[in-house]
Amino acid sequence: MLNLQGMMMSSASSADGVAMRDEPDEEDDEIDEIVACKRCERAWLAPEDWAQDGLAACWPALREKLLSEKLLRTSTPIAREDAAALTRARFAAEYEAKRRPCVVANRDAAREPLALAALLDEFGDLNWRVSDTHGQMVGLREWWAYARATDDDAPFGIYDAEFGDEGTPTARLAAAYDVPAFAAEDAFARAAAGPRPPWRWILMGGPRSGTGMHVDPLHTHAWVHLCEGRKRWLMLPPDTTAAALATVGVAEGRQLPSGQFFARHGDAAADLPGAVEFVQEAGELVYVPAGWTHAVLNLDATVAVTHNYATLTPACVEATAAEEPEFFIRLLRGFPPGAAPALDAYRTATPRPLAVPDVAALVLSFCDTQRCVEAAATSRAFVARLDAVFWAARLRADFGEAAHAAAAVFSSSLAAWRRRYLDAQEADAMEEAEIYGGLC
Ligand SMILES: O=C(O)CCC(=O)C(=O)O
Repeated sequence: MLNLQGMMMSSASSADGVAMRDEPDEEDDEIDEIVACKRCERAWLAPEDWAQDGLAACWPALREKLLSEKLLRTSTPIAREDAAALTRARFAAEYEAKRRPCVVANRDAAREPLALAALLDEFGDLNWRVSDTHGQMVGLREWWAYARATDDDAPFGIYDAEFGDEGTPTARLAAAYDVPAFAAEDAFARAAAGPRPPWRWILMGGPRSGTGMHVDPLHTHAWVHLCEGRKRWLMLPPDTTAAALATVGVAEGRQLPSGQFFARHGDAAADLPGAVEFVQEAGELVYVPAGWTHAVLNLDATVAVTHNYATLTPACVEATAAEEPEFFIRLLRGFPPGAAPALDAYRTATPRPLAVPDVAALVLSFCDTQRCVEAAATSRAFVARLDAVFWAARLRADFGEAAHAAAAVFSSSLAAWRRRYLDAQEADAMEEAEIYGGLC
């Protein structure tokens, strides 16, 4: 557990009047631990201001409203499926491909260990992660004592991406839930060995906790299986404009916690075109398609498991190449050279520049000559941006250490693909010469 004793000791006087330090007792430690988490979670908000909106006082009424089916104002009802009837093929065609959210009921995935009481029994003394962004940890028992009793407007929850990892005390929890067969095709899982961006989490939250409006990273899809409690959702489709989002408090920068979001903007957000709102019950799984903005509020104490997974759409390829270049390189290595998914994704993405030179080099190494020519000809803007990178990277990727020799070969007008590239680009001959000069 986090030890802040050294940083936060208070002083007092002994019987003989000599200033001495208190032995910090266990209760102080627990409070300090919660304060430390708050400081990491919302650095802009003093720990004593976490209750400034007084949401706890009006929570029973707000919760009642958010639970009431009558008051769900959705213009687009959420699709509901029974797990037994949902095949991989139908899910891919009707939901993934159409970016259509759904709730899947009657999954046999929630097992006994993922109930809060059982987790507290078994792992109460263990530290759990509060968030990936700051990595702060908290003892489960201390967190629950806080979460169940606090008056904070939007208490923090557990959001742990390391649960179930091999060699950790929670390793066995990986077997305590199922990845649904209908959503089991994950392109990111094919990446060559090495770390991948966080992709699965256990979520534990007390009432009023949750996650404010956000879009999941790298253009990934997500599913959230709820083991215990109820969650209130609001989702907006990918074509919701930034201006519309701004009217409901969603803007670049700081995220409004979901408690405040639902209290202040819930009704207005539900009136936006394509909005989907619903209550998720224990045992149900929610599918969040890539690109949807969504907020989730815990109406009760909840335990959930969530996974993010990828299909190699152009948007996903582009985002991953730009934001996670090292992982993207391993991802491409996970596909045999010439494999259709990587190539097709690359080909579709090429009209937009891939800004990271190292990634461009790797991408190009997966393309045969013809594909390179096609890609280069696809967009002059793209070609112009890659320019030097294109030539240098292609040569190095194909010939490695022999790139110097290869440069001489490719500078020959006999290289048909180069000629086509030059035709497409109408390149400045002098600039070309400089590039070759640098290589030879
Ligand atoms: O249940 C939650 O708090 C949030 C789930 C979610 O939207 C996410 O992890 O992206």
